[in-house]
Amino acid sequence: MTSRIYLLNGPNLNLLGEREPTLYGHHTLADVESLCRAVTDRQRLELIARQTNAEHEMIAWLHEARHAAGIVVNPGAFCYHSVAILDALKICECPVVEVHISNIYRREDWRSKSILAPAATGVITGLGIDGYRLAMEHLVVLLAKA
Ligand code: CA2
Repeated sequence: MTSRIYLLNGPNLNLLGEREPTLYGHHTLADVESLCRAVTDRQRLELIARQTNAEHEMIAWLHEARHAAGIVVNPGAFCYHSVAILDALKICECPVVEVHISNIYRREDWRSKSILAPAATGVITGLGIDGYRLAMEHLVVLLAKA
């Protein structure tokens, strides 16, 4: 059984902490990675953390991650339109947790409909960057059961 976990972040999340702090907070993507690495290091799991603004790159990484122990993904705005990413998620054989920093149900109506959510094991939304840590902890629990 592989002990590799992927943390994948989608478009614009490289700028986390630089703008819109009321929605996304003041933490950066490096802070997100540290939070997640604290969980995986404690469990002696390997963390692969990446961010992309390109749909094709996200798809390639999902292919790469499909046999991993788990995936935590914030697809950003890809979740509203990318059928190609939906198909890539369906190929993944491991648990997938979709994370959104903001509460997508408290924003514009159109933001509340992630087309990717049905392909995820579960979704965490609105808990700030702590949602990533909780997603990692959940994957650890699933791994312990496996
Ligand atoms: O709440 C989330 O995590 C989102 O996935 C973030 C996406 C947004 O399209 C989703 O509706 C919810 C957008 C990320 C934009 O990232 C920024 C980073 C820094 C400054 C401004 C935006």
